Amino acid sequence: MKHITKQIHDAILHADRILLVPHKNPDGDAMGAVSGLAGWLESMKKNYSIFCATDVSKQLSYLNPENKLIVDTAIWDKPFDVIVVCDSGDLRYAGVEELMKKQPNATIINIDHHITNEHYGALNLVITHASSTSEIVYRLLTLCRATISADMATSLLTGIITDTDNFTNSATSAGAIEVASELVGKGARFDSIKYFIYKNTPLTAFQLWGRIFSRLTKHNSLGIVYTYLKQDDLLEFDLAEDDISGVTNFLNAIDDGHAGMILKEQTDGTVKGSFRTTRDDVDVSNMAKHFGGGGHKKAAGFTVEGPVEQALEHILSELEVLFSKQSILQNTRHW
Ligand SMILES: [Mn+2]
Repeated sequence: MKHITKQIHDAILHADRILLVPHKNPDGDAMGAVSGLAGWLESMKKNYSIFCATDVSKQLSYLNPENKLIVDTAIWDKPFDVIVVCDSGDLRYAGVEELMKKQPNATIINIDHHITNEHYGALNLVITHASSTSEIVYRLLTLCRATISADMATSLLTGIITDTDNFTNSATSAGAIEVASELVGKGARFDSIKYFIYKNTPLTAFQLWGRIFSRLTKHNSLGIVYTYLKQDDLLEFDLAEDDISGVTNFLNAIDDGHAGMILKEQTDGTVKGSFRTTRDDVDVSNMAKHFGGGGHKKAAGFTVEGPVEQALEHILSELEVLFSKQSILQNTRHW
C-alpha cells in the first residue's frame, strides 16, 4: 500500500485541477470517502470539485463540504489533471463512463473495496478486505501524514458505520473497528451520524416499509426471500427511494433461505436489484454478475429492464436455470 499511496500523493500534489467522483446514488461510504478526501484537498488549498452523476440524498447533505457538489455535466468540458473515483467497481456504476472520454489526459485514481473492481484507474488503490472505501481513505491520509479534522473524521466514520451496517455485518473487521476508534479520537461526531443516518425517518417511510415487508415471499426451490418496491408506492407515500434505503440491509435480519433480494423500480423505468446474504457459503456477487451487476460476496446489486413484475419473473426464472446448473452454495464450484 505504501508504494501506491506515494504515487497517489504525488499525483495530487502536482495536480492543479482535481475532480472527486462518488458512485451514482451515493451511499454513506461513497460520500464519506469523497468528503474526507475533500477535507484533505481543502487543507492543501487545492482547486477541486465534486461531481455526482445523480442527486445525493438529503440524508447525506452533511457530507457536502463547502457545497462543492455539482451534478451538471458541463464541468467535464474543461480538463482535469486528476480524477478520483471512490467506492465504485467500474465507471458505469459511477455513471461517468462516457464523460471520462472527455478527459483523455486526466490521471484516474480508483479507490475502492469491491471484489468486482475492474482496476480502471491509472492508479488503483483497491483493498477488497477493507470494510469500506472510507477506511481505505483513512489509511491513505494517515500514510500521507494528513491532518484529519473533526469534519473529515465524521465523514470517514459515516462510511465505516454505513458499510458495516452499524458494525453488524461481515465487513465489521478488526481494521474497521480500529479505524473507527481512531476517528472518534480525532473528534468524529458520532451523534451527528446517528441522527442523520438512523434517526430522521418520516412516519410514512415506516408505513412503506410495512408494505414492502408484507410482500416478502420465499421461493422455496431457490431458497431466496424476495420483495419489491414500485414507483407508484413512492408516489403514494410522497417519498424518495432514499427515504427507505435501510430496507435493503434489513434483508440480512431474515433467518430463512440462502439469500434475500429486493427489486426497486427506478424513475427511468429500469429495476435495481439487490442481493444480501449472511451465509459464509453463499456468494451473491456471482448472482448479481449474472445480471450484469457486481458487488461483494454478501451484498451485491444489478440493474435490469422494468417493469418490476416482469423483472421479478425474469430474474426468478433465470436463477432457476442457473441454479439447476450450479448450486447456490459456494463450496460446489465457482458460484
Ligand atoms: Mn463501500
